[in-house]
Amino acid sequence: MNRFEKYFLMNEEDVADYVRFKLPDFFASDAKLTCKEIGDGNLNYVFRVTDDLSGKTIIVKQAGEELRISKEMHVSTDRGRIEARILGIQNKYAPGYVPEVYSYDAVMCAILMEDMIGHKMMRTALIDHDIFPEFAGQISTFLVNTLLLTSDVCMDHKEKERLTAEFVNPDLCEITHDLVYTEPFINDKGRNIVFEPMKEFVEKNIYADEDLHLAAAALKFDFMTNAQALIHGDLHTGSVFINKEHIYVFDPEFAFFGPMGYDIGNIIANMLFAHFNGIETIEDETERQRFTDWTLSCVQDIPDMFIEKYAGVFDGNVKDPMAKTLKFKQRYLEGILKSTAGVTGLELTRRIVGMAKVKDITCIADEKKRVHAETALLTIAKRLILDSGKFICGSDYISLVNDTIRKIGE
Ligand code: SR1
Ligand code: MG
Repeated sequence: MNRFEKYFLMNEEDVADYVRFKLPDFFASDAKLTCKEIGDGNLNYVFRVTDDLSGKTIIVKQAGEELRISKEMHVSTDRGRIEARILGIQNKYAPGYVPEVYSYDAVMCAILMEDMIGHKMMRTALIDHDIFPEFAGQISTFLVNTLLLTSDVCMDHKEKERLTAEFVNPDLCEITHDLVYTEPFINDKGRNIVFEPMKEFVEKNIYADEDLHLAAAALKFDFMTNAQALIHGDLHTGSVFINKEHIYVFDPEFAFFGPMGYDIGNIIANMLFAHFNGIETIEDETERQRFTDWTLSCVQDIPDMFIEKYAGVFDGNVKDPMAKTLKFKQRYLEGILKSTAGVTGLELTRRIVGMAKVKDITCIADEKKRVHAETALLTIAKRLILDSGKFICGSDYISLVNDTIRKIGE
């Protein structure tokens, strides 16, 4: 029996041997392999194996039984299978937008995949205030293709039913139910982490607002019951690798059949985190304007470009005969946009109030500036959750951001 026939959590030395064992032809026989753990997510271990002679690389991502964010949290290692499977499907519907999977190993719960060379993790790039003018166009194409083409509008219904069964993902969905849809509002598990100077604001405006809880509850039940499309399930800027010409969307282990708005809203919210990081941390006015103009343009363009591309993908691929009914296309879109706005608000809330933070905000060193950003973002979040049906195009988001800044002061 070889040592990779029974699951264990690998270290850097193990992984180099592991690649030799799993993909004997990937590296040349005289390759000089070195391995480094490069993961910085909350859940898994990510290793890069390099042949120092040729420079060729591969990524190995292994799911551990305990989560990195908390040893007390245990989540099924089946998430590796889900991730490998959806990457294959997304590569069909949005070719070139996801890394290639070379192999998935159900024993070691490890994916061997393409290294996204020449790309940087988008959240890190945004904190460095890099600008990517093509991003809104790229991500909107990814969203409309991966979402609409896996929905009942376009996909054969039996195929979708079979796929829905493959993507039952109870442990990861439970994390989202708790961390996104429940704890930020009622702190029922006492795990929320609130920035000390924000505690009073959060008590009054989040924990004590019953109308907000009602709207969040409605969104939660939509997430749990609306098997609309095969969603990525965690599409924040830490799930994108980027350069000036190209993006890779990766890390889709939270995938399941859920509401399209969950993915669209997540990325919009994360562009708002980048936007407020820019407002609070860039001292040079010209540079600040340049960066924040661009982040705000993404907040506007992502929904607008989604709407524009949605029409073409719908018309070109609609299969369900009843979905061809006059005005159905528009009604279905309205539902997506409503859930997008609600989810944008939820993601903003949970990253400020809940246990899983984003660096864009936690790295704001000046206390007053961080309070300003968090107050603005929670104010925006509440309007998005409470009035989700009113955000029907990109400029609705921009008006809300501008009105909020006006209201709370620069
Ligand atoms: C316990 S995992 C915390 C968060 O990290 C992941 O990236 C998801 O966003 C999850 O909610
Ligand atoms: Mg992740």
